[in-house]
Amino acid sequence: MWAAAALVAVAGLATTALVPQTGPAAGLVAAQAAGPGVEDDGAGCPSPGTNTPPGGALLPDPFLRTNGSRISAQADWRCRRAEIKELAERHVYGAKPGRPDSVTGTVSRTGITVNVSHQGRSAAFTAGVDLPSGTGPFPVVVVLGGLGADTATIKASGAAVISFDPYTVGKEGTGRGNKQGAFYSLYGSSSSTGLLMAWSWGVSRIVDVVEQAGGGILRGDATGVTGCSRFGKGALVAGAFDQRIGLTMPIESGTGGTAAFRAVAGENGAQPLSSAYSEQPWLGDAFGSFTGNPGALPVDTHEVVAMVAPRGLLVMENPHIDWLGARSGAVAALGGAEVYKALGAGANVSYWSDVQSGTHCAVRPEWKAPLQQSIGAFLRGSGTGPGVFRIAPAKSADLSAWRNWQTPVLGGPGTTGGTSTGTSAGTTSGTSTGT
Ligand code: MCU
Repeated sequence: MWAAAALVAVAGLATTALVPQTGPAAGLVAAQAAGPGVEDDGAGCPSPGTNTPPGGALLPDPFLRTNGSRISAQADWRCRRAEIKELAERHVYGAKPGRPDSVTGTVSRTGITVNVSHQGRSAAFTAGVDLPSGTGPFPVVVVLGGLGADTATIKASGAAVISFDPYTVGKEGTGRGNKQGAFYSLYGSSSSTGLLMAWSWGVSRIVDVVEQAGGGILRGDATGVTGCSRFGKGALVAGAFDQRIGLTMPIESGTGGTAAFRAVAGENGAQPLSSAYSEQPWLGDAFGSFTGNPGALPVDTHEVVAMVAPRGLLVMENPHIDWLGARSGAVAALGGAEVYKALGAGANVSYWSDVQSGTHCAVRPEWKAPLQQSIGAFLRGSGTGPGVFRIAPAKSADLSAWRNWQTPVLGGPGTTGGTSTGTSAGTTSGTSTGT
């Protein structure tokens, strides 16, 4: 049904450019994402507690608090984001513990060591460093897993590459009750937290060490993260759950990554939720109750995309392999982009699936310029992000078929509120009733 709805909507939506935002406003918003050194600025926000937000076949309203009121000012996003974070941890990925009691380590021109200990348990892991030419300190891009990342372009854009093997903190090939790796050495092999969140925690601990090293070689205040396929899933989670990360770049991440959970079942050939849940313990154990009914989830991945806002985000997808769920990824990116727009940061999110080669995790010529531009804007403070949605016609998406909420005009910094505009987006399309 949903596949049919989306097909009806193919015409005209192949390329949607968001209104570019230039000048100081976009940078100002980006700078407000979190203060330096703040992994999560929502500590102290009210917890959703036992409030159960409505699920349903359509994407949940990202602006609707669990108490039933909608946010009205940009400043309200901080605590709404904290609610989404808690719900996503509880139902999708598993909990991400805060910084452990002790994180120490070293940064050299070739490598990073990370030593963590918490409540009497300790673990260690390492990552590689590959510097660009020129004089540092350099911004960094953490590359998860090595696949598909255009490290030549990253370095040519002036950023160092940190090569992180996610399996050192969360191994694949184990049962859910016997998870292994540095994360599980600290938090227990039966932790219900899935591998994606464990990897994300590993990225955060690398950022801790880079920050603590004081900026001689690498900048601790300019971090990007990327990865392809399963590591693209991890890259999205890493960027969403650490507000120190200024640029998030998931590549071909599919189900468990950018793809909207509610959309994959209707996307022809996309990896089913049950498959992504059982292939590896990527998602948290709690997600097991939702593989057959994503409509019961109080969150979806458009809100994980929105957790990155207003920081830089470049979603790259492959429309040639159905399994990779590029249409569902576009649904989530378009939905999350509504939060960026409401925060006045529409130019900070981009989506690009209009690519020629069908090879999974290929280094692609089409992504070179937006990658360079994103590193410039979000890690080096020069220029603005690409601010473009280049959606392959074969995997186009119609957000209006997936929502019954409208994007509010949020009051800006220093104001107390805004007013909602227009009519419900969901009523503009005859395809939104196909439940
Ligand atoms: C897109 O990422 C995964 C996919 O979810 C898996 O089903 C498949 O086995 O592997 C992909 C991947 O990570 O490829 C490298």
